[in-house]
Amino acid sequence: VEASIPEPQRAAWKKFTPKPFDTAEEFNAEAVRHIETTLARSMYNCDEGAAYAGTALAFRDRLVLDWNKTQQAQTFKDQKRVYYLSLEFLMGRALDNAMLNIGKKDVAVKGLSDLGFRMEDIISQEHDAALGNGGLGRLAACFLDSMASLNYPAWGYGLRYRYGIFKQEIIDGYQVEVPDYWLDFNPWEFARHDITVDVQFYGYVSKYQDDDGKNVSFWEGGEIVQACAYDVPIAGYGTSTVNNLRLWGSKAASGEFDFQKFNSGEYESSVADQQRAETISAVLYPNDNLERGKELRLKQQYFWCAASLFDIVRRFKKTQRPWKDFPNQVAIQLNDTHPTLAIPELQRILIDQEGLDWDEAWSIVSKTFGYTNHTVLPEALEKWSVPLFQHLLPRHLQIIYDINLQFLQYVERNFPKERDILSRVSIIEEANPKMVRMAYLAVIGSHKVNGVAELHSDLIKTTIFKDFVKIYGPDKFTNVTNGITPRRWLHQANPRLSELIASKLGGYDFLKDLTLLHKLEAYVDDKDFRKEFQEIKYANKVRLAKYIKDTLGVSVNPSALFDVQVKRIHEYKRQQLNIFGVIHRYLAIKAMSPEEKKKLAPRVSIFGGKAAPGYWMAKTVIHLVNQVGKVVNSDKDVGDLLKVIYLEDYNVSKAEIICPASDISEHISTAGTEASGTSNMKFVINGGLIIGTCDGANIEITREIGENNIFLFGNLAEDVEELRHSHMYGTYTLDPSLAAVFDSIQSGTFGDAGAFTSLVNGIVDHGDYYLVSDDFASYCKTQDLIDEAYRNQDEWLTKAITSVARMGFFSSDRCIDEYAEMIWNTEPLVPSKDE
Ligand code: BZD
Repeated sequence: VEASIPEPQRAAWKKFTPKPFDTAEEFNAEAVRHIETTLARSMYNCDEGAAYAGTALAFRDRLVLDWNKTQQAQTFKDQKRVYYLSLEFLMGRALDNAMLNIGKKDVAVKGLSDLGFRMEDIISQEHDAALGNGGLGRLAACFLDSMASLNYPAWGYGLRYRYGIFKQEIIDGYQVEVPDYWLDFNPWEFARHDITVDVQFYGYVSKYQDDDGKNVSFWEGGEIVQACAYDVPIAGYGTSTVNNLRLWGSKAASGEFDFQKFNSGEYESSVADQQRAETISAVLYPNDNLERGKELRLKQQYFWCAASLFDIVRRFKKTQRPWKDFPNQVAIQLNDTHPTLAIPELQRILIDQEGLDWDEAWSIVSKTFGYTNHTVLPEALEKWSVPLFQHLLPRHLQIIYDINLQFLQYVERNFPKERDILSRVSIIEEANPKMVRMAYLAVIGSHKVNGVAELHSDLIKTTIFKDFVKIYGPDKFTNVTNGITPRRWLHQANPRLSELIASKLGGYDFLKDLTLLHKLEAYVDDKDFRKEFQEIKYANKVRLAKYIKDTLGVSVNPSALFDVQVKRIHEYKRQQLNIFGVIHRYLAIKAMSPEEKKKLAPRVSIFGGKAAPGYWMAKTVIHLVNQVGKVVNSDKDVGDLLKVIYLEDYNVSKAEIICPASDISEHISTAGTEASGTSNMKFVINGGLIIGTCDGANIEITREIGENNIFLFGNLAEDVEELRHSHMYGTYTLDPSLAAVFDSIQSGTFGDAGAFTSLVNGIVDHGDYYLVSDDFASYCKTQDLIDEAYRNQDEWLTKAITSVARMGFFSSDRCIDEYAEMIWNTEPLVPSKDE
């Protein structure tokens, strides 16, 4: 690397490269320098915000030095790189993670305390980076952490939204959305004003013949928007690798204003153009598992794909390799169908701009991409209307038609006798208007397609992609069961538990190889270990109880069973089943004698999660939970036996407090609907048990930890279709205890009954699509089993410890190694000592 730099420069550079801090005193020198000079604030004006900034900037300096080295080494080594394209990265806070991965947190703790600050308060000054909706976005964030920790040369590409997922306020029991402007002070991003890409929209396609008489298409006219790169360093744990997350911001092309307009007095409209350009990256769409076909969303997708592909191709071209090497140098992973436009975009670059012929280009394209599917829900499968496509991306539509033609001809040759298969697998759905099926395009343009848990990966092969399995054979389809990073979700969220584990395992190696947790099983009968494990859980519950008291003013008993369901609110996730179960419990308590009450374990039912702003039914569920809480929490007959809590604005940093504090968490989706779920893993690894359906990763969690250590209930995926049918056409009778719950709602026990009519009717009259009534009895029975199990604290503890010990499989490090081996065909690039 160094040989290419002239000797005098090398010497000067080495001499002047900043020395990172090592001691508390050196840390303080750096933090104070940043507060004084970078922030221009004096000591008299140093509040927690300034102390946070000083700390972040001091660590950032260390981070950047390794970042530069890593990027340089990756460029010189020039081995295959991975590009993870995700429209969402739900990162949460960065400081604690940076301190862990870089090291030297202890030094900063001491330094800050010398300045009169507590580390915990400083960490909580940071705004969450909330550029995602839920599981899909958080998975991308865990993967970045793992790719860096395992030294894979990998970049993330995303959008730099000015507004992330909205902040949720609960006002009078209703969700209210507040914009999340998070960029006031963000020390973790570097605007690369020199790295820009012009992205074209609209216009038309011209055809002409080039000098060799070849037909060439050319996309002309329309408008140009400029993409500007913002880079975020992603540090690995226990290594000096620091990868890059590149987020694109949009602005008007060619300067701030249209000077023609400006000079001719159209000042306002020239500013309006600028604002229109900036709108593209302004806001994250707040729907999870729902696609609504809005033009701005398609614009976001193309803007981001075009900028990322341009950047990737530019980097490849610098190596001066022949095009056929492209798939050996570049692996692009599509996080769901959101980046599917990258497929026709690469084909367009290769044929329209680089002059390759179709087959040569397509062979490169289809070896480059991998596609991860995250859902089988029909309303979440992306489709774009052909007229919209034609208007916004006319050349891409042509290319998609050509891809489709080639594909259908291939299918026809191979399945000449099947009459309907062509219309079933066509990328273009023959509807009015015609629609582009993005998932089909993603399958056709990728060399591997994976689901995110075993059941889900099986289901996509038998449902939405059934025909494609027949066409391509089963090997194109594979499974990579999701995982989570143990750095954030164990060590950071639960430092005491991590420390206890380290004390038994002889160090923190388990944070790099989570399978080492299995050694904990040797301590399952160890008295001191058990006691400490239990104390840690209790302390985490006390912390959450305090948070509940501080934010909601409700006192909860930390010795009660904490029953938690936190995730996006969605009918398929069935928070309604949970709250109906709570009401059932409430009614039961009201009917109990004092003796019976004495036997019951006190419970705190904790809910949290955002509803998409336009999702009426989800908002109704939030309202019902809050109304039930209002009634139950003030009912003297109930007292401590039941409390119902709705935690406002559930996000990553709150999950870090909540996950370690649960006794039971709920993962109760209708079987076959939750692709994987990842919070289930976060709860179990923190010593909580789970109640769940046979769905998503619950099944594999059960296989790993043992079925004695999980509370499973409900119908199986294979029976769902028939049950739905029985609701529509059969003679179906409502479970009597659910009927009693509905009676109490409809008699106004929880306020205006009319507010909940649609919720109840969906089940009673409209087919109960998510099978709440079919699973209700089994759910309640299992909750009773949980009460009973919780009474035996000793056995409960054994289950919790055993489960933690058996969770090694669910590290996102394991996922990344699987992707690297099965899909990307890449190797790590381990930094050498002097690099
Ligand atoms: O992806 C989720 C699934 O629902 C989970 O089961 C799974 O564990 C995770 C990670 O694989 N999907 C999402 O979170 N999806 C979205 O957020 C989303 C966002 C926009 C449009 C469509 C879906």
